[in-house]
Amino acid sequence: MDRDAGGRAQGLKPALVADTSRVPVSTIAAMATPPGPGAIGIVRLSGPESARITRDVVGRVPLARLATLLPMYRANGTVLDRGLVLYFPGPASYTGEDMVEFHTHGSPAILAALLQSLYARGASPARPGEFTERAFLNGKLDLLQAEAVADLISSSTEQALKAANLAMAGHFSRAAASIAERLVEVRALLEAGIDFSDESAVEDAHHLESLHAQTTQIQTEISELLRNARHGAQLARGQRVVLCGSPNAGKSTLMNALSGNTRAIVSPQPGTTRDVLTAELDLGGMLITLIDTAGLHDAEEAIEQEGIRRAWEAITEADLVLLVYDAAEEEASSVSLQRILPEAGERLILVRNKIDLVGELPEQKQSGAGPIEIAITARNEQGLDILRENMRRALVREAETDTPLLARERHLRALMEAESLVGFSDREEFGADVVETAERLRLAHRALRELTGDFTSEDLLGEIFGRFCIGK
Ligand SMILES: Nc1nc2c(ncn2[C@@H]2O[C@H](COP(=O)(O)OP(=O)(O)OP(=O)(O)O)[C@@H](O)[C@H]2O)c(=O)[nH]1
Ligand SMILES: [Mg+2]
Repeated sequence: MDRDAGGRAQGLKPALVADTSRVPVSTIAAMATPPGPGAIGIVRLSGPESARITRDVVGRVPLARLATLLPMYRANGTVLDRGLVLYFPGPASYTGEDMVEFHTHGSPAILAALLQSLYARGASPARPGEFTERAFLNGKLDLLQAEAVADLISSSTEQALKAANLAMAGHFSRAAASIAERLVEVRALLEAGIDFSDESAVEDAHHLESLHAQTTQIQTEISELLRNARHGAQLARGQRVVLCGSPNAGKSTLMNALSGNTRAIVSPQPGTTRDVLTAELDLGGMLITLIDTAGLHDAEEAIEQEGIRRAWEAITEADLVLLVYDAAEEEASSVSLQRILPEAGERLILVRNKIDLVGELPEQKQSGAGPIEIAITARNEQGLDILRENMRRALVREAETDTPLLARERHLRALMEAESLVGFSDREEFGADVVETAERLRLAHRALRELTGDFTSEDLLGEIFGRFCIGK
């Protein structure tokens, strides 16, 4: 597949384009700015009737890409607002169709009146993500880029933004497409070998040796892509950090101190937190979900037991566990540590809290290969800097890469499938049954092409674009 420097996919998804019933012909309109009052509001229009509808609503079609101040009319001829109108003739527009943007004062009443006026002239309301879906169907974006558009809009940290930008610029698509292309080459050479197997056994062996080496190299590249995608996926969903430990250790106090609010109730009474509470935190560009849990102990009461069950669930799913204990009650710590260590393994930081009670100073220590331990006083926020820095380091170590690619579960699944399909333990396995080997390479190629949307069912498209906001 040809891709230009901007990463646009050309001649994409022949299967979809050939089916002309899929090509949308209606002209759609929607608000592109969030609901509610604002300084300005933007309505978008896209489709073959855009120019005609615009002439009906604002009197004329402005020059291409030139912001023009014009009155906008209701269907009954009265002026509803004056604002800027921008005309983007296709195919040089976001959707690839003729598009118009109307910038009005940001009153919900004006925006509603403008939309009504557009509908009265023949536009129909856009479904969520329909503008981007049209961009995909018109070959302006491939599926990875289209999904990155949604992720870009919802990215809430600097790093997630970087990952979405890389994916949208076609970084992910180009990498997947180039690996897919080389898989086809290897398969073609392998199949050629099957057809003309009158060569000598020595040549055969040599041929297989070289193809196996290429396949191994391809697997390495898929693994690298998968690593970047995993990192991106983690940035997008945020990493889960669980606060756990014995009742009264100061977990909720620490959660409040780290997140800078007073969400969690704190009290000297053990068993204060009964349920799982969360707060979001931006830790040096990383999105973190902090999870406060019920104190772990042998509870007799049903509500507490349920809270503790949920705490264990959170620990199992966590990217990092902070085990908080009271410095004045060392014993409690070793008990909970013994239970948590097998669950949390390396994803654990010990937090020795309330050191004000035992007259210690904040510090970081580690004995042997055991977990890192940070001594703090949560109540007056002493030692939190050291703790934050260690949390950041532990989370970065999980999956740090230079080029995170904003990925979703769908992408990770496809990459993992491709990675395992091209994995052969040695040349013997690779050459044992060349027909089967060729089939595995074919399936791996298919998994990679699914990423960019070359083989994609309509159900999947509906699911992907249905999750966009309306107007995008
Ligand atoms: N002296 C001192 N007291 C603290 C510190 N951190 C928390 N506390 C006190 O310890 C008590 C329990 O704190 P919480 O944050 O509610 O403890 P928890 O671990 O969430 O307790 P449960 O929800 O009951 O499991 C409260 O009275 C806090 O004010 C600290 O660093 N120093
Ligand atoms: Mg609590």
